[in-house]
Amino acid sequence: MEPYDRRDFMKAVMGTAALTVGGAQGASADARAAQPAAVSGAGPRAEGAGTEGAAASPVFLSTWVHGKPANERAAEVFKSGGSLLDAVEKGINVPENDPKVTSVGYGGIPNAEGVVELDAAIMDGARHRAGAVCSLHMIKNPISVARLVMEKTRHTTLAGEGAFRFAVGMGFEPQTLLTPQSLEKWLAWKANPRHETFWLSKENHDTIGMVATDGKGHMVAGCSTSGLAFKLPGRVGDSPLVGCGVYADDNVGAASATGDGDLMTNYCTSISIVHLMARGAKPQEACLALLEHMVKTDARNQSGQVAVIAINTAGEIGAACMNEAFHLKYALWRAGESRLLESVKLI
Ligand code: SD4
Repeated sequence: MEPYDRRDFMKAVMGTAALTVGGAQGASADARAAQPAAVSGAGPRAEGAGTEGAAASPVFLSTWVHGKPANERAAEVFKSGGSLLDAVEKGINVPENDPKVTSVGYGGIPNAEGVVELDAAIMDGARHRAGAVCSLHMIKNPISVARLVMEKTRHTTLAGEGAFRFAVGMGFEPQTLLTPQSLEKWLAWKANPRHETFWLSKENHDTIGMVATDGKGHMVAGCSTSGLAFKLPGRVGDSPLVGCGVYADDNVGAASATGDGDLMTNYCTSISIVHLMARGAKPQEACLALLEHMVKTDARNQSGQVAVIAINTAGEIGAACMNEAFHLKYALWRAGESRLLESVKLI
């Protein structure tokens, strides 16, 4: 494997950032066709990546299909006078409360012992301040608990029993998070003598990551998940780790990630993307550059389940996934329009 240092990384990125129509080095033809032109204003435009209305109006960008109703709720909260943090929190509550979304909140697939364990984080780009919870049991809205960790304590992250006790102290109602459907899935997994452990399948990638701007340069990022289906009890993924699942900085932008957290945590995906944007990369370029970096450091990452989203203070956006097998659909709310879009893929 080639040695790879920070200077190489930045060189690759700034090379990428310098490209406009050509796209990121090494990106697939699809990726090249669909990316930076849209944000640079030249060449073919990627759906949704334009900046019309960005300066004046909020933008909400979320992972997966369930990101659409989440964005819509976020926009509604913001429009009726809520803060951007309120908007992201309440938006993320939508898939958390939906039992059909099987990897977030209520109805999330449990761990190997049949217990639903939730992870979430939220970050305020104005204060460089985040709140997070990991391995939270019996509380269906971990993003709201994470917000309270940020607002009410001097801590950043609470885990397990402590997080649960904090939530109860804050008035959250404990409840079972297993639904008949998620219980049935766990029983079937358990009953299969050849069951895959720490199963990660495309169908169960429902983590919600949301990044947002108020249109005036304020940024917030949030992420909520039940993590890997049938994970080892106590396993913490990337989602609640500040810099991995979320990062937001009002000087630059915000990013979030979805996919194999055991892989992505090692690359601190969200802060890496925000740092790339700070060095001049557009959000789309930064997303692809991070994926390229992952492949350059270890070619096996080409088959990894990795997808990222990013937004900058101008409201320009990026969304990318590593490969076709783990194709990210993302949701964009901009200037009153709510859309579901296909991300660019690296390979
Ligand atoms: C995790 N990153 O716990 C989460 C899972 C995920 O789409 O995002 N799935 O590893």
